[in-house]
Amino acid sequence: MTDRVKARVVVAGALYDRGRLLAARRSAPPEFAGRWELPGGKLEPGESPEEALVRELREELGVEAEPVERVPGEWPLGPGYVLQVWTARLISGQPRPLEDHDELRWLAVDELDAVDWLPQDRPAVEEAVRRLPRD
Ligand code: 9L3
Ligand code: MG
Repeated sequence: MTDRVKARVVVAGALYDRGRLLAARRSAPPEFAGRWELPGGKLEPGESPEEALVRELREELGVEAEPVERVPGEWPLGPGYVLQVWTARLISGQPRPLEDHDELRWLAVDELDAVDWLPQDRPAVEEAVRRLPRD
């Protein structure tokens, strides 16, 4: 990535509820299927990262969520993309794997190693959980 080309942003949510973090297992594309991630996706034209995050969590999980805090850092994805993460509070709804996922798990902070995270998500999750309220 050269400085002339700005990396495009993929947003993901460290969605929490009562001290637990939501992990989502990808069902597509084939090279990521079965690996776990923080749900989210690419910005659409004209969207702010926070707007994109609210939309993605609504589309993928059927919930309303509120971005709380940007997790410091940025994790390179494939060519031309970077992952940015926000902690996000669940406002309403029970998350369901509506799009791109086939399983969801609420993980306690001592259960984070129980799932096989995508490589870029693992450091992001570590950074994010330090910022979650414990209750
Ligand atoms: N990606 C990686 N970790 C994440 C998310 C939400 C996305 N937590 C990667 C997978 C895809 C790209 O970013 O290569 C775009 O994500 P999506 O729009 O397919 O969810
Ligand atoms: Mg997605």
